[in-house]
Amino acid sequence: MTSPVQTWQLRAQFAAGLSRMYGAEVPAYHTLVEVSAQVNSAHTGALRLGSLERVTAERHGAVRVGNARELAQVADLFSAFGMYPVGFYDLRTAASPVPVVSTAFRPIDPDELARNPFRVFTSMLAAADTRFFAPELRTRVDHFLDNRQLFDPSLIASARRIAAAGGCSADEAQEFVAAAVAAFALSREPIDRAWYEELSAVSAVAADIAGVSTTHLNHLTPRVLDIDALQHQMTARGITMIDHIQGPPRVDGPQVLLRQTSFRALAEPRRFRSPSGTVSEGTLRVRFGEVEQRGVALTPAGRRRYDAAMSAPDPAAGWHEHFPATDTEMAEAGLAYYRGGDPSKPVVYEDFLPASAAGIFRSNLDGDASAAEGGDTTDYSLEWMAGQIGRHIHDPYDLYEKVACS
Ligand code: OOG
Ligand code: NI
Repeated sequence: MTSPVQTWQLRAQFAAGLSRMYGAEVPAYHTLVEVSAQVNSAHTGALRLGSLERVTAERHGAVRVGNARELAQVADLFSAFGMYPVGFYDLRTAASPVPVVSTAFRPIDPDELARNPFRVFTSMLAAADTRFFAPELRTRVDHFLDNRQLFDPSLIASARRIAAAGGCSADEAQEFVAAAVAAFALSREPIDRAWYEELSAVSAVAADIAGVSTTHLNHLTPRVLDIDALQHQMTARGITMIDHIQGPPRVDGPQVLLRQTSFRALAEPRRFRSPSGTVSEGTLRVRFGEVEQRGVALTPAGRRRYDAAMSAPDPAAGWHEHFPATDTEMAEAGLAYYRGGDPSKPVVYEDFLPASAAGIFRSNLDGDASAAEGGDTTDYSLEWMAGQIGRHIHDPYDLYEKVACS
């Protein structure tokens, strides 16, 4: 018997619940969603990359956790929404390194993506990396993380049960989704000011992740069909966007992969506890707004060309030395995925880009750690992460291959 509320409906409710919460907490999010909707209704010509219904409802979120135990809990929680880990991103190796390793939780079947493609980029603090954290500090970070509880154990137990059953009753759905959304709200718990400041001095990301006793959704990103138009309209509304759209340039011909832009959210009121125990009001500026434009997914051969194109000083100028100008040629050269090989049916890119992710992280921080010299002595890798969370981490290329052949 199928459950009254199925996995994809839970996922849609979760995305909608997070959107309501984020809109209430971050007012500029409403402006972003409004401008995105305007841009999309003016660009319906681009709908070969997804129905207007899908694109308008589409969001990705981002959350950050401290260690493998917490990441495993997130994996359990998201499995109830039919969101599974895809890809491994090591942001420590980016041109501007960030001390995290990440994966993206998302639906993996084409039908599920069509119903609701909600995805969450999820990062874990790389506290074992001595290029960022001295051993003594790492010990205290580990201790702090071992003693906090991000998720009520009963929420995780419900998630496992719902995931196994493929859904739940309507009453339980309401309660479960509300509890899951609440787990990512900005907390009013007082923050230990001395600890937060000590970590901030080392890394803003470390303070955001391990300086507080909770986690939070740090952005929720709508999808637009024309990101240049959006950047222009947001700027016209007086919102300061980052200087450069991240990812591939605007090109004449098939738009590939993912383009992103962002703006910093305002400082938000938070409570702080001083060493003497007094609690006072203060502010933190940790969240931001982001928007994305998605293009066609590249094959490994296409991705190699992309990396070559992006390593040039002016990727836009040299683009067509690497990529042809039509979908037909892209398909023929095996550079991008098309359903059944039909160039009128591009397979949309569902994942993220490590260089852009690091750029987005850093552009929204007041400053961050630079890695000390030396090699990586940690175990962090896709296999390590899969072992820690006890789940297979899907290879994005396998998934695109499947969609292209479906
Ligand atoms: C994640 C940043 C990466 C994206 O869209 O590339 C990201 C974060 O800030 O936690 O969301
Ligand atoms: Ni993002």
